[in-house]
Order: sequence, then C-alpha cells, then structure tokens
Amino acid sequence: MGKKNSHLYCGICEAACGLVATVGDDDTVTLRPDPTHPNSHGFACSKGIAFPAVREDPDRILHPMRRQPDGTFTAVGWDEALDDIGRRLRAVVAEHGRESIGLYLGNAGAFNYSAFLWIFGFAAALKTKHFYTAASIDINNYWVVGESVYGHNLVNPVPDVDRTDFFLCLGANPVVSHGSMLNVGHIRTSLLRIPERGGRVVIVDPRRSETAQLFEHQPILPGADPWLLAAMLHVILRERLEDTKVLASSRGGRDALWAVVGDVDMERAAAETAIPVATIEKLARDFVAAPAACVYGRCGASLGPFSTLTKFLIDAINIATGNFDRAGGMVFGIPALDTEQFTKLFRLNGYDRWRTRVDGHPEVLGTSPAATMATEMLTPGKGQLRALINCFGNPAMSIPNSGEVERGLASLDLLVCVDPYLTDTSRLADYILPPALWLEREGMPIFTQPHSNVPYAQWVSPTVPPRGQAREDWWIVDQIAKRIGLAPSPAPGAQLAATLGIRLKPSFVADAFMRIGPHGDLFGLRRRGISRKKLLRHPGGVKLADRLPTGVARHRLHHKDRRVHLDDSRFVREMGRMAARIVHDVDAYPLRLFSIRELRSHNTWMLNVPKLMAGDRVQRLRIHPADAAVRGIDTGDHVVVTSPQGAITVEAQVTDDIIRGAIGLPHGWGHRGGWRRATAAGGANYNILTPDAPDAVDVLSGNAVYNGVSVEVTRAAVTATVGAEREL
Ligand SMILES: Nc1nc2c(c(=O)[nH]1)N[C@H]1C(S)=C(S)[C@@H](COP(=O)(O)OP(=O)(O)OC[C@H]3O[C@@H](n4cnc5c(=O)[nH]c(N)nc54)[C@H](O)[C@@H]3O)O[C@H]1N2
Ligand SMILES: Nc1nc2c(c(=O)[nH]1)N[C@H]1C(S)=C(S)[C@@H](COP(=O)(O)OP(=O)(O)OC[C@H]3O[C@@H](n4cnc5c(=O)[nH]c(N)nc54)[C@H](O)[C@@H]3O)O[C@H]1N2
Ligand code: SF4
Ligand SMILES: [Mo]
Repeated sequence: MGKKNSHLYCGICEAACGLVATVGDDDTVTLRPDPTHPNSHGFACSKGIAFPAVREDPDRILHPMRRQPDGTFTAVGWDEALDDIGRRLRAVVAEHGRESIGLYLGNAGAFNYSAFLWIFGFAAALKTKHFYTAASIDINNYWVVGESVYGHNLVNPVPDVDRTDFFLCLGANPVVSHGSMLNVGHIRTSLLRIPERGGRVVIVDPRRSETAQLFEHQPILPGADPWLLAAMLHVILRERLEDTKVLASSRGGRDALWAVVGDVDMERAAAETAIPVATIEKLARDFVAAPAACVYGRCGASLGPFSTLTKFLIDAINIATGNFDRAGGMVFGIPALDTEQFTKLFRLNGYDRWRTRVDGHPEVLGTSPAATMATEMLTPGKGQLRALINCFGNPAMSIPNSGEVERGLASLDLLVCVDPYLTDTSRLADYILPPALWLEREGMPIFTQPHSNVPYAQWVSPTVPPRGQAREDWWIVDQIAKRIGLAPSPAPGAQLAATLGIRLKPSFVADAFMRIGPHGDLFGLRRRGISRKKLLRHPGGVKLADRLPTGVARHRLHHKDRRVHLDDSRFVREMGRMAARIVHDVDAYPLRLFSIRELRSHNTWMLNVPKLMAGDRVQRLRIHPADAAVRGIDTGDHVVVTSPQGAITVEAQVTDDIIRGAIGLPHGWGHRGGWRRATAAGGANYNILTPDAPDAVDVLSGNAVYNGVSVEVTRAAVTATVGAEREL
C-alpha cells in the first residue's frame, strides 16, 4: 500500500505558497514546501504546513447543522437544509424583495476562485446592494484609487521588489503577513536582498515589527501615514525634484498634485506623525535620489483614517518620482486570468454608481462597505437587510463595532453561514453548512496573481476528498441560488439559460476566460498558450515570464485618453478635511490603538490548531514603558482599554518596541463558539472598541478604521477577567 504525492498550493493567504502533499492510506495528509514552485521556491509558513490539522479537527463541522429553538444545533441532510433555506428566502423575498437578501464574502473566499466567481455572480443576479466583502474593509481604498487614477478598480501597480533600490514600506509587516496586494514568493528573502545589493528598506511602523527589526525602522504615530506622505510629496514638489516628463504626460500633472499638498504645514505633519520635519525632508530627498524606488502601504495605512487619500498619495509619489511602469518602481501584474477584462465585460467594476441606503456611502465595485452592515441590519425601512448568507467570514468579530454587528446578525430573519467551524458568527446562524477545504477542492490562485511579481499560473486538483458531508462552497451557493430561481452569474443571458436548465460550472467559466486572456491558448490558436487542462497536467505551477514587463502603461490604463489621471478634486477635498480635523476628547482618550497580526493565526481563525497554539499563546496589549509608568501598569497586569465605542479587558505587556502614545493589540481573540481551543485561549474582541459611524470610516471608500483609534488604558480592578466586554 503506497503513499501518494501531489503538488498544490496553500489556500490560506495571498502568498499561495507551493506545497507537496503526501496522502496516507488512512486519508491523512502531510504537507511540505515545494522547492520547485515558480514563485515560492521552497518556502511555506507554519500555518500552511499545519493545515491538515484543520481538515482533521475534531471540532470541524461535517454535516449541515440546523439551529434548534434552544440554540443548539442538530445535523440534517443537504436536501432538507437547502430546501428549508430556499423556502425561508422566498418568504423574505415575498415580504421585503430580493434587495433585502445580503451576502458577506469573507477573507478566506479570496483564495477560492470558484466560490469567488459564484458569489459575485449571485450578488449580481440578486441585484442586491447588500453585498459585503472583506475587501470592503481593507482594500476598497485601492479600488477607489484604481478607478480614479487608472480607470479601473482592479489596476494596482505592484513594487518591483527584485529590482528596486529603495523600498519604503508603510504599515505592512510582510515577514509575518507574507505580503498583501503584493505577492513575492519568499518575501523576507527578497526584501533582505535589497540592502545586500546596496539598497535600502525603510519600515514605517508604530512598532518595531518583525519586519522593522530586519531593516531601518521609522516609528510613526498610528493613523498619521497620510500626513507623512503628503509632507513628502510637498517636499518633492516644493524642491522641484519631480520627474517633469512623467508628470507632463499625466492628466493634471504637477499642478493637480500641488493642489492636494501645496498647503501642507510641515510642522503640523511633524506633530501628527511624531517624525521631525528634517527627517521627513531627508526621507523625501533620499527616495528621489535612489536609482529606482517604490512606496508601498498596506493594513497599517489602509485601515487608518483617510485611507483612500493615503493610497492616492502613495501612487502619486511613485508616479511623480518617475518610479512608475519602470524596473525597480511600480509595475503592472499580468495574471493568468484577466480579472480587469472579466469585470469590465460584465460591468462589475465602477465607483459611486449608487449609495448605501442608510449612511450614503458610495458603492465600490458593486459592493457596500462591510462597516455599514450593522446599521443596514438594524435600521428599519425599505431595503433593510433581512437575510444574510455568510461565506468565508467571521463578521461578528472582524467588523468594527462588533457589539452592534452581533445584535444585527441575531435580529435577521435568516442567517446562513458556510463555515467549517461553529464560530463567533455561525453560532448565531439558522444554518451552518460545511465547506470543502482547500485540500479538498480544485484551485487556482485568482486573487493572488494580479499582484504577483513572478507571472505564473497554477491549477490543482483536489488532494483528498472532502470529509463527511462537506461540499464545495460554489456548489452550496449555486444550490441556494437555484432554490430562489436564480443562476449565480452576472452574464445577461444566464437567468434565461437557467430557466432552460443550463447551469455552467465555475471551472468552465474561469477556463474560458483564461484561454482568451493574455497567456491563453485561444482555444488552440496559440500553441504555447495555457488552458485548465494543460495546467492540471503541471500542478506544480508554470512560469509565464521571468518578470513583469515595463513600459506598458499605455496598454494597461483604462481611461479613454490612456493617461494617468491625477486631477480628481476629491483628493483635494480629503486633504482639506484632514487638515481641518480635530481629534476630540484627547484628554479622555489620549492614546492611539493599532492592530497587530500574528504569525501563527489568520485573522480570526486557525487558533484551534494545537501546533499553532504551542507555547501557551495569549493576546497581549503592547504599551510603551513611559505610558505604562504614568498609569501604574506592569507586564502581566489586567488592563481595561476604553474607546468611545466600548471597553475590553486584556493583559498588558510593557515594551519599548512601541512608540510612545500608542498601544498595539492583536485582533481575532476573545472567541466564542464550538472551536474549543480557540475559545479556551481567551482574550478579548478588539472590535468592540472600533467605530462604524459614517464619518468614522473612510469617507471615499468606506474602509474601516481600525488603526489610530483614540483610547485610554487603565489598570483593571484585581478581580477583572480578561475578555470582559462592555459597551458604553
Ligand atoms: N481590529 C481589526 N479588525 C480587523 C483587521 C485588523 O487589522 N484589525 N483586519 C481586517 C481584515 S484586513 C480582514 S481581511 C478581515 C477578515 O475578516 P473575515 O472576513 O471575517 O475573515 P476571517 O477572520 O479570516 O475568517 C475566515 C472564516 O472563514 C472560515 N473558512 C476557512 N476556510 C474556509 C473555506 O474553505 N470555506 C468557507 N466557507 N469558510 C472557510 C474560517 O473558519 C473563518 O470563520 O478582518 C478585518 N478585521
Ligand atoms: N500570519 C498572518 N498573515 C496574514 C494575516 C494574519 O492574520 N496572520 N492576515 C492576512 C490579511 S487579511 C491581510 S489584509 C494581510 C495584511 O498584511 P500587512 O498589512 O503586511 O500585515 P499587518 O500585520 O496588518 O501589518 C500592518 C503593520 O502596520 C503597523 N501599523 C498599525 N497601524 C499603523 C499605522 O497607523 N501606520 C503605520 N505606518 N503602521 C501601522 C502594524 O504594527 C503592523 O506591523 O495579511 C495577511 N496575512
Ligand atoms: S505564507 Fe500563506 S500561503 Fe504560504 S504557507 Fe503560509 S499561510 Fe500558506
Ligand atoms: Mo485583509
């Protein structure tokens, strides 16, 4: 009796590391990094390697579960569950209309191409405004800037890490996160090569993060990134250091950028960031002087105030310094499946074509900001969100103002969660449906490829069959849609075809699109082109080019004039709003809270895996010695963190890794539900503290604000328990 080896990639995060699986006769799987993978070259992290423990987790849900009147769940058959869900959805439609059905597509869905396509298709077929995604929490700012500057939401030039001389990184911790909106195989090694070849890596972060420890660290106060970037651009333009040719070829050019940053008060920028004026000026000049440079910003900068302005300033600095569409600067990805053309064909991309019902946020890519979910569930009236299908997410914990989100979820007429666990969210569901995990399904990294430095394609078969009654997410979505007479597709003829019994499969749709795409085989016309069938014969992945092309902007911009647009007056207004902003209640809430991601968990999950929890991991609030001393706080003390939104009790760790005036706390702790180890790990839910009011989130994109939140910390009473939550 032999063991079977197969190639695949990890489906947990954007890195999509290549893996080799060995399958035993007893249906167990062991994973190791794939040294031959075209992008990850033998790297994989502990989460990926440990994943079989999720598949085999005794707490995993293996049957559809229905909530009983007493709040417990019992296993039911698929037909029974789906038929009842269909019946209840039809009742909701009859009473409130289709627009009262909502979808939440959580983070794990970004790594499941088939479900990703089907959920976008289902939302389009429902014509619902209640389509929420995890991206609407942290990436909407990218998508607003993409639409404004390049003419399409999904255009996101990526740093050419292997050829840059200066990597300026704001609010990202790639050594832990392994890269986001940027996919560079083994990113730690790739970054370390920059100083090895005489270049610089500067990490701007309120904490000496795992990445900052390896490079130059520039501390900053949380929430102040747009001030730093605006001040840098101000210096570049004031000192006439810009690339005049590049700016002249853009729409708006120098004048448009000066309109945004011309009035920046450098002393104010220094006070907001806690970075001296001379340091900001030097950073700007050094950046310009580097032969090739790029600024990159992620969650630290995207989950703070004014995050769309922040992303605009990042792109503006890259463009103004000529570090755009050229080696070592920002370059364009070339994914195997061209998502830009796909979304364009079905008119999915766009911005501000409608507004959300209660708070009036602009739509982004056909989605509403997840930060508005609680309000949309709890505010009565026509179009109120009454039924939610939640796939791949744990919104009761991950969305701001969690207390309200939870109340909203509990008030729905129907909540269906597709999740392998009884989570903080699914415990409130009427039905929990068990999905096939990535080892158990066909896959191709649809979300990762547009941001990849190495163009490659990969398509893998399931390594092992699903356990128990688990079924693929796309199939579950398809079955639910079918029961309300819909096909999950944005295509014009799809609904008619469905009435004739024609239902496509996502593998067919994705294959067809890939085949007509930039690398496709054009159905046989291009001999060396790729197709699903060909890729499945090379499951270890196929390299499509050695590196990304340069000098291609004209072909990659979607504006009719094929130019970069820098003259969007919304950014001038945002800059004005930022300059006029006064932080209230500095006396009551003098500290600024920011989020920390951890190596051995993924957002709110993977805390149930024994190996990843080794060493008695606990959630710890990091605080600077000076801030701790004035509050009489020592390491190990229980402290109460209070924001205008709520209060939680956590354990403190005093450390000078943190800038003075700020506190850092890992999110995704303080669990409830049936994942026993995760629940036993304790801690408290960060998002009890975060706001979701219309003016508390980013006005242009609806991105949530998790970093830079005003808080105060006090020593807890001796009897206080960690995890205690209180809304104010
Ligand atoms: N305070 C604070 N809050 C944050 C952030 C922060 O930095 N600070 N970050 C935000 C960001 S960037 C994001 S992306 C969101 C993420 O928040 P969510 O979108 O809620 O995603 P996760 O917390 O990753 O939860 C993923 C869920 O999917 C389930 N799952 C895993 N695999 C599968 C599968 O194959 N199929 C299905 N159906 N389910 C699966 C897991 O069990 C888990 O319940 O959180 C946001 N919340
Ligand atoms: N191991 C692991 N990997 C992950 C995840 C995970 O939970 N665990 N989550 C995945 C997800 S959903 C995402 S979106 C990506 C995120 O990928 P990254 O953005 O690279 O990851 P973070 O760890 O959130 O990094 C944010 C950094 O910003 C700092 N920071 C916080 N506030 C500010 C601020 O206001 N300004 C500045 N300049 N810095 C600030 C934090 O200290 C932290 O070091 O990671 C993904 N990968
Ligand atoms: S870095 Fe991400 S993709 Fe790679 S093994 Fe770890 S979790 Fe999986
Ligand atoms: Mo994210």
